[in-house]
Amino acid sequence: FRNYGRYLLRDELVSEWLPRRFTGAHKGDCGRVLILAGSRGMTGAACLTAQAAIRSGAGLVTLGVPEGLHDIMEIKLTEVMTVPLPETDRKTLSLEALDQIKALLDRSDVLALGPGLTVHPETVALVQKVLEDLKIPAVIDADGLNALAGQTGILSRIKAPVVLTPHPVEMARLLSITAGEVLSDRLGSVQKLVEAGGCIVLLKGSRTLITDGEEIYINATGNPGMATGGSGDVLTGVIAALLAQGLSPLRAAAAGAFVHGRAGDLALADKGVMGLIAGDFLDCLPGALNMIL
Ligand code: NPW
Ligand code: AMP
Ligand code: MG
Repeated sequence: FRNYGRYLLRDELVSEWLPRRFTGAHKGDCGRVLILAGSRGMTGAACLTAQAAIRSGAGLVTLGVPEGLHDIMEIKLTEVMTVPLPETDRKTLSLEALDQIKALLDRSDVLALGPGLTVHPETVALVQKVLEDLKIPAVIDADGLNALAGQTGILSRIKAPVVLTPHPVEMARLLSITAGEVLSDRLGSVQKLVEAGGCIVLLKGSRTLITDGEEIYINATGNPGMATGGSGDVLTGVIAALLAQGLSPLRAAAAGAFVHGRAGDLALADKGVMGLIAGDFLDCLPGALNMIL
């Protein structure tokens, strides 16, 4: 990366990138996001991603979930639409969902794939099949990444633009190295993943790194209160919404990290570092966006 630009994300820069809504805008202009997330025990991950997407300006958000969990999601979510999809005996998405998912993808602008999916073998096979044929930009997180552990070749064959959002352990799984190796060379490992997968990579943590292999953005918003379950699931929804509103994948990922961290900082002022939970900074996304815009 020595020859390329390194930038610290700042309000002015992210403000320039954020979408402006024109007076006559309708919801179709603001992007349609399809989210595939959730399984038994992890409906929260699906819910947080979906709510973060709609709170970050996506015009329409549709959540595909295992059918046995669908009625629960209907109660948990109001603005988000939900679709019941075929499931395994563990209430994870099954390979039989593929045709329905393809039809949903045809009507969507962006896919968010992974939070709370599990690594059930059938769900892993489904994730791989969905990616094989992908035609719209996607953000892949959590079990979407785990489904590709040690198989970055699958990523390099995807034709659509893809943002990967691993935490250090997910990154280690993708590259078949240890988390210690990732943490001791964060820049080197994002570079390795960009080269192997041909994707935009966002490596999470305090000082999240975002790169396309040419420009590297470093994020300094956020705080240790965000080290809490569901934090990353919120980030996935923010990035998906920004992609759907027309930001380039690199800018959607970088701005997403910045906005997510700012929401965490706003929530911290109210809740303090110990009691902060993902739902708190989800609620602060509108304030963060308003402040930056
Ligand atoms: P240790 O050993 O505990 O110290 P996984 P996950 C380590 C869903 N969720 N730096 C950590 O270390 C997600 O969407 C659902 C260093 C542990 O060993 C996924 O689908 C929620 N180490 C699924 O759960 C809320 C780090 O990695 C391992 C690290 C599994 O996701 C929670 C854990 O990583 C969750 O979001 C770091 N920065 N971060 C819900 N409410 O429905 C993690 N580790 O095995 O990938 O598990 O990240 O919890
Ligand atoms: P995940 O592990 O997928 O739930 O993602 C955790 C999210 O919280 C990522 O966006 C991290 O960058 C953020 N996060 C976790 N710990 C910190 C920290 N100490 N400082 C800033 N951000 C953090
Ligand atoms: Mg996560």
